[in-house]
Amino acid sequence: MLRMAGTLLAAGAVALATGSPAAGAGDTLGTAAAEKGRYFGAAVAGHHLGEADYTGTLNREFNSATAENEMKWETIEPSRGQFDYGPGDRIVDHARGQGMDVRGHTLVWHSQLPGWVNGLGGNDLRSAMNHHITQIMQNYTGRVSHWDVVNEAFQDGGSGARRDSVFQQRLGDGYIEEAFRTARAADPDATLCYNDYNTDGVNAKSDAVYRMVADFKQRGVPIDRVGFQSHFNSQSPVPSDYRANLQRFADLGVEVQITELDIEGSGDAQANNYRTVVDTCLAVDACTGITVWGVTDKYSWRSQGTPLLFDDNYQKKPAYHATLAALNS
Ligand code: 9MR
Repeated sequence: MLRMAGTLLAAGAVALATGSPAAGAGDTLGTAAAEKGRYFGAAVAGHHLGEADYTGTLNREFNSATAENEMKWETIEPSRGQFDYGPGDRIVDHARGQGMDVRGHTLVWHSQLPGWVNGLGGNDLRSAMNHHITQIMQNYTGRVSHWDVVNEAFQDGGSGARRDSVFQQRLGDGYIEEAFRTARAADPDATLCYNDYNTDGVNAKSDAVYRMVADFKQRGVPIDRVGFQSHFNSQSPVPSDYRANLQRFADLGVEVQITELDIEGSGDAQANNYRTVVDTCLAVDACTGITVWGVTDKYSWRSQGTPLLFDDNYQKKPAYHATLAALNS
């Protein structure tokens, strides 16, 4: 045993010294992405971590994890001032034990909000929002260093308007800026992300987010990243101006990330779409990583559309092979 360990160590030292990839690098999504200076993550549901195939696939393939639901407001602060970190901790502990980075999802969002938040008046809501951000980020300081600070704050369609959420109604346009400033103060070392969907191509909604980010950068409002969820299907296909859109955000001086990727479909068509997404991220220097929104089709939020890389039996789909090949290209 000792001799084996010594041999392995020596081989590792040679790989490091020559800068050549260690044998086996690029065999999984995470290692292949790492060779391109990126991560490849998955949304994780804590209640599946007891399933050997689920956890085995997660551990083998991915090097970043996002809690699919466990850090959302209704779960983490179900009553005012009462924080329940148990469900989030389960994922964070598992991920960190495997050497994965964790993306915290999500601090301020109109959905999955407990009822008490909707009942608050303006000043009370402001202090509840800031308390929520501060408590959670400080609880996880050093363990979760990337946060979706505000999620889905813009309306769909052509208006470019802010979503009519309780935060927007009671606090006005300034709430997003305030959330980011509070987050920076809570954990100055954490990276702060604005995350949204249907903003993947150039359109009225992404234009509105773009204007906000440009304004934040110009005025020094802290923001480090913009997340593009990238939930695709036939009504919402991979846009032809995906790369141009990611690049224009990157040119503002933020990182861009693909944060909730899934693409409905099957076979070669789905595989080609996944390839396009990976190629797009690799073509934009500031695109630092990709997260798929789940490990297996079996537990996808839209499992009927079979949108992920592993099927119900954890077999690699054509989309998996295309993704890995694109990462290694
Ligand atoms: O995948 C999540 C699903 O399990 C929840 O029921 C749902 C509730 O809104 O949220 C899903 O995740 C969403 C994510 O948090 C934000 N962007 C859209 C995702 C898919 O709906």
